[in-house]
Amino acid sequence: MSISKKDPKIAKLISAEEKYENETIDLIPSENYASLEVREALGSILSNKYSEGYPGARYYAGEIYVDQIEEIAKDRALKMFKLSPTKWHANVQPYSGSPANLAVYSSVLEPGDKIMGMKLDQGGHITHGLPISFPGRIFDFAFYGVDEKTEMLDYDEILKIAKKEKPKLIICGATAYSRTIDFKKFAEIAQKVNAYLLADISHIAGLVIGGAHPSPFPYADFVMSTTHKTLRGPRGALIICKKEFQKQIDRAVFPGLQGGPHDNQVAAKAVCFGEALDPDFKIYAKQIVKNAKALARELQGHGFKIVSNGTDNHLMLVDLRTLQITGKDAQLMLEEIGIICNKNTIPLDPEKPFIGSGIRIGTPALTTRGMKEKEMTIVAKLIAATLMKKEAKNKLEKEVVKLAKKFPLE
Ligand code: DSN
Repeated sequence: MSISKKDPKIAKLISAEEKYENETIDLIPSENYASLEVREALGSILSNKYSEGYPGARYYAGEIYVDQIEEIAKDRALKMFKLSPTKWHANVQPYSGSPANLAVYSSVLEPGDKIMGMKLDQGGHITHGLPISFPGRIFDFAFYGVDEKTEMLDYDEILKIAKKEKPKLIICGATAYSRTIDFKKFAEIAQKVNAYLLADISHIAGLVIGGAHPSPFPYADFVMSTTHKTLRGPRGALIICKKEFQKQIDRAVFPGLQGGPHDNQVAAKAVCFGEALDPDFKIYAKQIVKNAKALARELQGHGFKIVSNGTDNHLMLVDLRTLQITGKDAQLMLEEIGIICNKNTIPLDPEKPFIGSGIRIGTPALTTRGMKEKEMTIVAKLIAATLMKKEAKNKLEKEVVKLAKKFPLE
């Protein structure tokens, strides 16, 4: 029986969401459109399984196929970053980015140990030390941010903070930073203070694989990523570590933090990693960056201030302070015409994160739909017409639907 017959209420909402995604412009840099094949694996019979443990060493019987799927996922995870299994180890079981980060912390640290990460309001993630998060409560966090003038990372300053704070682990990686991260420099800093280095590449993993951002390998001891952002797979995560940390990482994920892996999700990750190994993925990754650069340039042409004056990756932060509108207002105004983005703090933001003085916008989802620089010009025009010229919403909404429909989803 189909879901529409068995549960029409939910079926109706799912098809409404499908229409909504088809007719809107998604600029949330952490969202993307997973392929039908990834979604097929997610909805497959593997949802029925339990498989605590690791391939060849499970706590339940009946794992013949699940073992093979997880091995393929691990193998592809290393291949897509061009890593040798003699030097590196992949764990593909983390349910998502937050537990993956916690797994890395708990693999080599004790409660109370010091971690240094990027401050949330300057681009870091909640799990990089927000005091009310669980990691924030059990570890002692110190922070670095961006330079006030350039709004970019200042590696001399980060070294100074690291020398003063003496963290046991340094996290490099962000959720709202539009510039290239110099992993080599971070590794030098970590080495100088004898800290482990974790690269959280959740946002840029697809760019790294596609050669559109420098790789954190071989510099970091641990690299984690979600699998659904620029990597375009299922919601989930993976951890790759130097071989010497294999046991600690595997134990930290299971049984340290998780029970049985979600085998349907592991299969979907394997499918996604297979897609990322396709030569076409490089073209996709490079186009994401070309589109982001074009969008930033066009927005600047309309008079918008872009934090750090541009972007090197898939996203940008628009500083709205000169327009006298908050991020919250802008998010709502754009949502009303079908442009979906999120309010965001900007460096040294006077507003709280729930309001924010900026919006964060990115191009992975639109690039998946096939949009290129030409369409970025239209998107920038629509944003300017909404936030600056305050043109009639009805007309703008129609233009959004027209553009979106030209690039239908799979
Ligand atoms: N929520 C993700 C993002 O939007 O960047 C990070 O977890």
